[in-house]
Amino acid sequence: MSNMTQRRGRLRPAPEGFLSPEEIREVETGRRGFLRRSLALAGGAAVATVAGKAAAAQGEGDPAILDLPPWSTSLGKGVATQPYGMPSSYEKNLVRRQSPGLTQVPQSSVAFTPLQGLFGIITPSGLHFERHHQGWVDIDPNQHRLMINGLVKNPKVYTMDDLMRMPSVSRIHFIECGANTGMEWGNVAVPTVQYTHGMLSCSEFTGVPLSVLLEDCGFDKKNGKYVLAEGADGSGMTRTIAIDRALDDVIVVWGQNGEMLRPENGYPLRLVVPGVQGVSSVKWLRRIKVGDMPFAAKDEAVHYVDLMPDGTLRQYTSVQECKSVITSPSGGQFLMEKGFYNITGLAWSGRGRVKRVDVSVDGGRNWRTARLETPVLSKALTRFNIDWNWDGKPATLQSRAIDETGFVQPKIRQLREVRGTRSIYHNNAIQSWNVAESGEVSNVQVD
Ligand SMILES: Nc1nc2c(c(=O)[nH]1)N[C@H]1C(S)=C(S)[C@@H](COP(=O)(O)O)O[C@H]1N2
Ligand SMILES: [Mo]
Repeated sequence: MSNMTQRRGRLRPAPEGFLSPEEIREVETGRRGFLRRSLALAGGAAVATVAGKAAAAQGEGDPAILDLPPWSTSLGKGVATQPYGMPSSYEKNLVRRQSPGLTQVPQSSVAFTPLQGLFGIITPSGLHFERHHQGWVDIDPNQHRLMINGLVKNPKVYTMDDLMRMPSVSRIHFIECGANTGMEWGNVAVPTVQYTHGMLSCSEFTGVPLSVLLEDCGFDKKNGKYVLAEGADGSGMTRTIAIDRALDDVIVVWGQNGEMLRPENGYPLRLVVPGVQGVSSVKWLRRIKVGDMPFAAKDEAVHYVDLMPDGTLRQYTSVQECKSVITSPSGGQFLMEKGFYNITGLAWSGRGRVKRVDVSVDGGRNWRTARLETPVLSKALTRFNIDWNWDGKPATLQSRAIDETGFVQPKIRQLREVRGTRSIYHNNAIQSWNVAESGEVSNVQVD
């Protein structure tokens, strides 16, 4: 058996994301031994085509296929040993992680989604990123209420049962925190895609359109210009949403990926405001108030504003502009061998569908158009893939998304020209990953 063959097209995954302590030590000491527990490549079929022949010949004497392992010669576990299924024990390193630098108080912090290890466009509910301003709560649905008041003919208080009897919709949307990728403004090259872009997740959400509830309460169509959404947690999270948007595609949600919301994500009720920065998707939703002007709540007048180069503050910026990132190979991973790789990543736009994604392996000089996996949905993540033969030389990987409005994802330099360097929010710049000759992938900023 040859290590060369075994290693072809294999990625050594990011230390924080996947490796056991022994493997981390291996990375640190630079030993390049055969990686027993390797990350299955998303484009496995294509790898097989390219590398398959040689691998098949080499693999004939492989004891892992010749000798029967214990699981083939013994009784397995019974049904419902785990009444609620769990990931394989071999996947225990694929978890949400918090950044030690960011977390001072765990109740007011972020846990990032491990984008480097996910496939397709749906984020498993247990890996959906978490952002709480004052901790998460597990609310008894029988005690939870939603009030709609303000400029409405009939103010109402709904129980969960009331809401779940209403006509519902299920739609796939991303939620991205406005602060996602914020560290890159200051040229802080955080090591992995989990930390650069992991305040991003995508789920199938089920609930009743907010428009249905507003109609049900007879909202004032003449003077009702804005709604305020309020959460039931201790943070007193409140956000203004313009009425046109509220009536368009905003959903009052109880379902996430086929089951009830997870408590961390707002159980039993949250707002989902598609395409808009995450903070507007108020969790543990308890009230919608209709008003005639923006409410200037703390979470929009003081927080979630961008400090511009001329010293003014940009407020009420809400849409998450077109953006993309290569999730593999990405920072912290190692290419074990030159040869074929499937470059894969995610693209999204708060303004609609992704039209095209281009990928460069030479720092933006040449671009090729990637394949988009279907479905390509509005205000949802879109998965892209492109073939790449790594020649073993240094390379700089970039992706550039274009949405259906024609918006082209900017370079970091273009963004800085307009926005300066003092922003925290809304960084949708092209991300660059450097591949060194050693195979090490790292976060770099390229003009
Ligand atoms: N009630 C309430 N809603 C909230 C928050 C919160 O702290 N309390 N955090 C907001 C922020 S800043 C974001 S980015 C999203 C994150 O949603 P998630 O935790 O489900 O990923 O929820 C938003 N809704
Ligand atoms: Mo956020």
